[in-house]
Amino acid sequence: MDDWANKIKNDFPIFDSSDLIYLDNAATTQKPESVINAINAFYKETNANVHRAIYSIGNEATKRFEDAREKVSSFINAPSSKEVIFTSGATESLNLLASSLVSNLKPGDEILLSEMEHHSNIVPWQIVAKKFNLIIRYLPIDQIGELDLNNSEDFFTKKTKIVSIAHVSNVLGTINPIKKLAGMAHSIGAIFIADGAQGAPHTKVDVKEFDCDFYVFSGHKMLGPTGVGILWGKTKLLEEMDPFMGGGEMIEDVSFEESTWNNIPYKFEAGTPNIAQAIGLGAAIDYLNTIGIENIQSHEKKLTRYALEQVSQIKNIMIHGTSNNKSGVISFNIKDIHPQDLTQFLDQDNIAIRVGQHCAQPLLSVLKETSTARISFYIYNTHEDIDKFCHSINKTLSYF
Ligand code: C6P
Repeated sequence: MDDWANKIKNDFPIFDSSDLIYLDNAATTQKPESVINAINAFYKETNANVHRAIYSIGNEATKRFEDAREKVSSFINAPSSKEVIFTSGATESLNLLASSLVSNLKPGDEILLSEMEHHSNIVPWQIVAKKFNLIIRYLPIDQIGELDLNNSEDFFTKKTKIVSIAHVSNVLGTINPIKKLAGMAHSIGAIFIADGAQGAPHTKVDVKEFDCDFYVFSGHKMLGPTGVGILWGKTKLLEEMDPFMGGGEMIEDVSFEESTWNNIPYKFEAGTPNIAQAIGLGAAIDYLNTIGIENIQSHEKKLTRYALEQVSQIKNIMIHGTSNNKSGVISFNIKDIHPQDLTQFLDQDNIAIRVGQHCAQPLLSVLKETSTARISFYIYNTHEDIDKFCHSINKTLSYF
């Protein structure tokens, strides 16, 4: 099984010249040569602005950019590529939704989030809730880090207008039942948003099957470059929404007095978009498709199971999030060792893990921790990586 991942590792230049063990994939993933080449090729061969330049390299730039949109669209099984909006990342996508969706809400209307949300799926809602006197509620989590839906009727009420939940938690690794949650939201007439930042890179996303209204994610967590993300939404809802930003290309007509909007997706893509980054994301999707999302899922499942077995043997370890439905994210604390110290020791062995609040401070307060250590996997990680990680931890423990 490690042969499979080691072969993949060869496609990633960052692993060429070092023995780096990279276990911080929930923060960002490494980039394969093909993605780096696609970005380089854009700048070297056809750098021009898109949708405006009607000379040859401009047309080619637009083609590569729009091809990337098509690739994203089929990757998530969107009914139409018009529904795929390029943003700078999941954070911008969620800010766009918060800003554009609340204009139809009344004071006292409720937005339902969960205790396991990332700040990007809390703070944008807090900003608009304050402005429009809306109420934010949080679905609780249970002991194993799953959403506690036992009293769901107390949370999904007539007042609930928007439900926005992570597909996969970046701290607990829990994979949430997106289709079920979308159904629960729709049964009370609410809009359902899935924050797929940790979902799209690791699990099969089928927005038709999920029947969510919006699905957002970031390119850099799925082998693509930073600076590009996706907002997918149902046509009808996108058409009804006001734009988030004004500027070039998002308009149909502009006079000194007023403006009218372009069609979707362009209505939401003001200014020069992240052209090279979108093309890089397209190349990342090509790469993921050649590997196959089912193979990725199965590799990560085996690796996570193995890692949990190994990590649980570490003395005085506390693992946060033990759902059976868990992706390749393991957060933990070891008694009497600050996660920060642990990370520094591991770094000496060239092992990269993340430590801190993971931009999920409210969740950490539920877990009664101020900081945790976190390892997270992707396609190039091996059993050997996990063994070396455990060895390094045990070495650190013996030091303490
Ligand atoms: N989580 C992590 O180390 P951006 O930064 O826009 O690409 O993604 C934001 C985001 C939104 N939702 C979830 C569930 C996320 O995990 C993230 C990013 C990284 O866990 C960086 S804090």
